[in-house]
Amino acid sequence: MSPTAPNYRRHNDSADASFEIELIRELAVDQTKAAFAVPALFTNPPPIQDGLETQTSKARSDTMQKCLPFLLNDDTSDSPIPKQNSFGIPSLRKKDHVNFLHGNLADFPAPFVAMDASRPWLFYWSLAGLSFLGEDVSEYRERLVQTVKPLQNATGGFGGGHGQLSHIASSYACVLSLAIVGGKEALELVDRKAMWQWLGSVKQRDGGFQVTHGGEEDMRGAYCAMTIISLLNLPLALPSGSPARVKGDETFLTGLMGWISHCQSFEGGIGAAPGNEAHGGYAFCALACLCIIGEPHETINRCLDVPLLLSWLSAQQTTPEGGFAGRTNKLVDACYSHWIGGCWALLEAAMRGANQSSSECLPPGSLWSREGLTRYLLCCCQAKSGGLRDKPGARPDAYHTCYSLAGLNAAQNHYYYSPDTKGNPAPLSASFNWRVDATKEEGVPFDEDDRIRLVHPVYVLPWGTAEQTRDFFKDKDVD
Ligand code: FPP
Ligand code: K
Ligand code: ZN
Repeated sequence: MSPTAPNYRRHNDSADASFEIELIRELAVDQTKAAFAVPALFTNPPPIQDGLETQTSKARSDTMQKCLPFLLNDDTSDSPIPKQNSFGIPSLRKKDHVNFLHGNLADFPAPFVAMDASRPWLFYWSLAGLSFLGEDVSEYRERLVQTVKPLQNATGGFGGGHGQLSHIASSYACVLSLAIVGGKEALELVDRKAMWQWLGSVKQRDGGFQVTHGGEEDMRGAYCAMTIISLLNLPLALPSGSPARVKGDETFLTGLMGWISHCQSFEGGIGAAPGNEAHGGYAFCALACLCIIGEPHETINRCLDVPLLLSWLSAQQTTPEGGFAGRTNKLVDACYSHWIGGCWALLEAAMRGANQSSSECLPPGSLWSREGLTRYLLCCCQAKSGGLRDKPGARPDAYHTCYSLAGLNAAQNHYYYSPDTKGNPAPLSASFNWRVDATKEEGVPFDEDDRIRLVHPVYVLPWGTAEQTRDFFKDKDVD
């Protein structure tokens, strides 16, 4: 019998052995919990609370109550108890998430017809998520090529489905997906000249981009356009037929930084367009777009009020949950693990200034809690059946799986900007100068087994893919 629990023994009788074993097990569980005590920050209501009860405060409190059992690892609905890592929280269930994402590349039930125009998103999220989990997705190349071909319009760009108008988001998702599966056949499928002309046709005189002809002019347009232009190595000059060019503008960059600058709101965050409410989705789009336009310390500091943005971003990390909300007074949601979690590396690069030689110029962990984000994702967002979800109670989906994994990657690594040579880099080459320091920050509760593959901080592609894609188009003209 174990020397640790002699007093629990009621009789000297072997019939009670199972009782004893149960007691020892419970004791062991208690000891494990004590050894892995969760910091109070992640188990208690926020230290400062507004006394006024509103719909907002109730919704936040409900969310906290839903998350607490998971944060404390007291969720009894999960049986058998999922495998724990050495920090006493659930390990990343890679196999289940891989299966979930493969399932998302198969047939969908009828109600998904509502997602028809978002088909490129569906395959991008799944292919990106699989590759972040370390899967080789080249087996999807043939199928992807067959699926993407009919989405391309002769006048340039990709629609969401066959016969649909080109849209900048579907074009972005198609180009990224082709880059992920890689290979000549996939990359050469893009009609680069037509894409260049189509992008010219959505460039606006005030500097921004419409997402489709006559559609919204917003930050998605700016980020997706610059992503496509830089990955495909399209000319920066506007094509001659571009309405903006006709009126005297010269390049895709004309007026763009000024336009982005106008999207910073009074709160410090970034809105979809000038005057709009600040939202995390657009903060990432703006910062990543600026990191494509030029070097982060040049473009971000020139365009944005960095201290105000920093203060807004920090305010979106919620306690006790540890993840991020997308906007002021709203709820934690796993997808913002990327949309806001992905902002830090870009912002830190701006804050480091021109001296970019190492990742150590800023003290690690000073700006946001990698521990909090890791706890939220591993404890609250892994669905039993595989896939990651917005929050407990929500169904997992490919969107939240993709951006949760990207967020986990932001918590696991330090990305920093470091050009090979000092001085002005060639136009649109700055985004290919990122490096990574994968040293684990102390106290961030993940094991090596919980690591995912490195993800490019600007392109949200598996590490190396952006450079390979750009290299493929390096010497190609558009005719
Ligand atoms: C609010 O939804 C969501 C938005 C206003 C869109 C946010 C933008 C992105 C996620 C970025 C898109 C990027 C690209 C590249 C296309 P909600 O009201 O349901 O959620 P909330 O309560 O969390 O704000
Ligand atoms: K949401
Ligand atoms: Zn979400």
